[in-house]
Amino acid sequence: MTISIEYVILRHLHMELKSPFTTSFGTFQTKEFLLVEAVDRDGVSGWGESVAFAAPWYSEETVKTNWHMLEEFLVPLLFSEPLRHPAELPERFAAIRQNNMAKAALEGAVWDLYAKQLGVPLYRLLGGTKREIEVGVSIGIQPTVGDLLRVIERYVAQGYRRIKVKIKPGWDVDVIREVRRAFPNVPLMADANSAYTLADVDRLKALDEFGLMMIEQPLAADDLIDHARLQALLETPLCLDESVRSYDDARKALELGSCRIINIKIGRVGGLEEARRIHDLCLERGVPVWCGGMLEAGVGRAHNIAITTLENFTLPGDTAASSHYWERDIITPEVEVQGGLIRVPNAPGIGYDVDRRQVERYTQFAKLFHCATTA
Ligand code: OSB
Ligand code: MG
Repeated sequence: MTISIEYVILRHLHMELKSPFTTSFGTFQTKEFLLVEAVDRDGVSGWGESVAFAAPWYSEETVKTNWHMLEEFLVPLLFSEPLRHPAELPERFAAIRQNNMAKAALEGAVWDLYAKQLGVPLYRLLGGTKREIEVGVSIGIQPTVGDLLRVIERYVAQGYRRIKVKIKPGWDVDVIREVRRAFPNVPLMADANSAYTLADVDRLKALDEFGLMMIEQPLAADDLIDHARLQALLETPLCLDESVRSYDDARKALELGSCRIINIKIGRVGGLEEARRIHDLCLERGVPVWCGGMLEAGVGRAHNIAITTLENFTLPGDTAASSHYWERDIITPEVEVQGGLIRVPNAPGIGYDVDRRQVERYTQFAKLFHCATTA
């Protein structure tokens, strides 16, 4: 049996965030992203979302480089020969170097379509078992510490299972001290998005006294060696985000001792299959993982929920409620968080309906690609 795919539609969307999100590398206000829709001969649609941003801050990929890779290389490869299972796609895409977010978006659409064709929820197809997942929230850098404390207060009251704050040099030790004073028991972590170097070891070491669950990605994305040196000097576990783009990166990080926790983002590692392999490796090594976020709209959020049902996602992730980001998301129902938990939907595929009216509203342009061999 091969998977029927008649055509693929790429759409470029703009959605306004409810409030700006600031990291050590920049501020997001409008979210630009690509949606991938793969349609079969019965008119069933599978959906994927690229997590690449408009600017190459988080990684070198952008919305436009993703469009280019999808249009010129990845969609043609998908259509180049029959596909039996979505897990074959990483090998088929391996001829194209990197561009993981573009690959993941297309692979995600095919996974969703395949699960719908089988009539099973995507999370089950991936081997997930959880019926509800625990989530935290990631809070951007705020104008003042007072603002940050008020924002944290709100999310703690909503029941989020852990609070992540963004840090950078000058917005770190004093800020975390204030947060700890105000919230002595809240599960707390800090994400630096590579804002430090080993020269900042004293500043990072000063964070040890606050009992953080972890410090995420303090050093450069390509530096497993310095992360290993830093981890040896800190009590607080390090968690890698930007540094882990593949199973092999994860294996090397664990062998070097560069971290004790891994943040898995489906887009960053090139798709659900690679995400699952990293999950399995970490499970085998006794290393907990959690699902990171990229300010996704509903489709990406639904994929994150599905992967988080795998057993070794034991730490709360960044998959907050749709309403945390958007006035109106592109799925129905929207993702809801109650008491820090998301109920995993049981409908086939990603388990949420894509709201085509909202998609239309946010779409700037779109293009349809036919599969030549089935036309
Ligand atoms: O490093 O995890 C990150 C947002 C944009 C780019 C990188 C990151 C983030 C977040 C937000 O932390 C997570 C979310 O709420 O989606
Ligand atoms: Mg991060």
